Amino acid sequence: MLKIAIQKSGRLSESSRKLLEECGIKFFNGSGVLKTKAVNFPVEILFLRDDDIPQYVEQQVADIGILGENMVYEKDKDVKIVEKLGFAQCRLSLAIPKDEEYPGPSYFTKKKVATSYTKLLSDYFRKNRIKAEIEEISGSVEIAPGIGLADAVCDIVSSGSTLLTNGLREVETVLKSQAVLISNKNLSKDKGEILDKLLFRIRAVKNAKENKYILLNAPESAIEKICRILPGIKSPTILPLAEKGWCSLHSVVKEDEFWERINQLKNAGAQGILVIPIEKLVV
Ligand code: PRT
Ligand code: ZN
Repeated sequence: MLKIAIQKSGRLSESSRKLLEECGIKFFNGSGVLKTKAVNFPVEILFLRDDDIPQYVEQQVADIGILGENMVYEKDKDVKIVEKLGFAQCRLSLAIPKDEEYPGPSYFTKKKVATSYTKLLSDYFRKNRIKAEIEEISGSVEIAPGIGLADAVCDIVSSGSTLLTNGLREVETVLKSQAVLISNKNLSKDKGEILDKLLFRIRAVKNAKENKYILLNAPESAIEKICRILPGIKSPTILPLAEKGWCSLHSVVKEDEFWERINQLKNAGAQGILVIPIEKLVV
């Protein structure tokens, strides 16, 4: 049985539960539940505060966990990151009052900066040889300059709208972050095998999200050119159409390359292009 810690409630909890469900793991998902065993996979799920997950994984209270990289590096526990999960993308940034001039990181010399990320921020200042004062606060960091508690802030940013509404401007990125899967460094053989099975499924789910299935019709004469635009996983599947001289071509395209490819395909003679989501993709 592998014990997996996920956030009980917060920005990561919904996506973490969804990822496990997409991996085919069924478990009781009631709101007051603190731990539950999956019914069809040898894992037990623990619902915790994200801040506590690195420590629990280090101490083997949980074997693996899902949380933001920002929290992994801030807590600095003896755990390893085994997979980036591609959700909860954000950054830890320094921000200053929007009308202030910004000459570069030297701006922060002798300034007071409010943050909940004291380790990451002091590492950043040390690396950039800046002597600044760090004011540790646990929440609502962006309000600190407005109430005279600090000159600047260092906090998590995703859309940037919280900074904007508090009259702040982002000037430096301290860390880019996304949700990751962490593991204890000394898993038993049995637990390691369960983790490998889980990772196989997670990668299939991730691949599926990053790729789309594409179907199109094209004259036979255009097929060679289209195959060069759409190499697919091995090579595209080509089937004849009822209309003589025409084929249907099936392949896989990376989601982030899709819009660029679509024009090339049309120019090459493709018609009736259909793009559909993939549920799982094992390569
Ligand atoms: O209760 P618990 O301790 O478990 O949760 P929490 O309140 O500490 O964390 P939570 O749920 O807020 O965030 C969990 C993780 O989500 C973080 O550690 C990040 O890895 C990730 N994440 C992604 C974010 C954001 N996006 C985010 N926008 N965490 C926080 N924010 C906050 C930020 O602090 C700021 O107040 O959202 C505001 C900024 O958002 P924008 O969109 O206005 O820029
Ligand atoms: Zn937290």
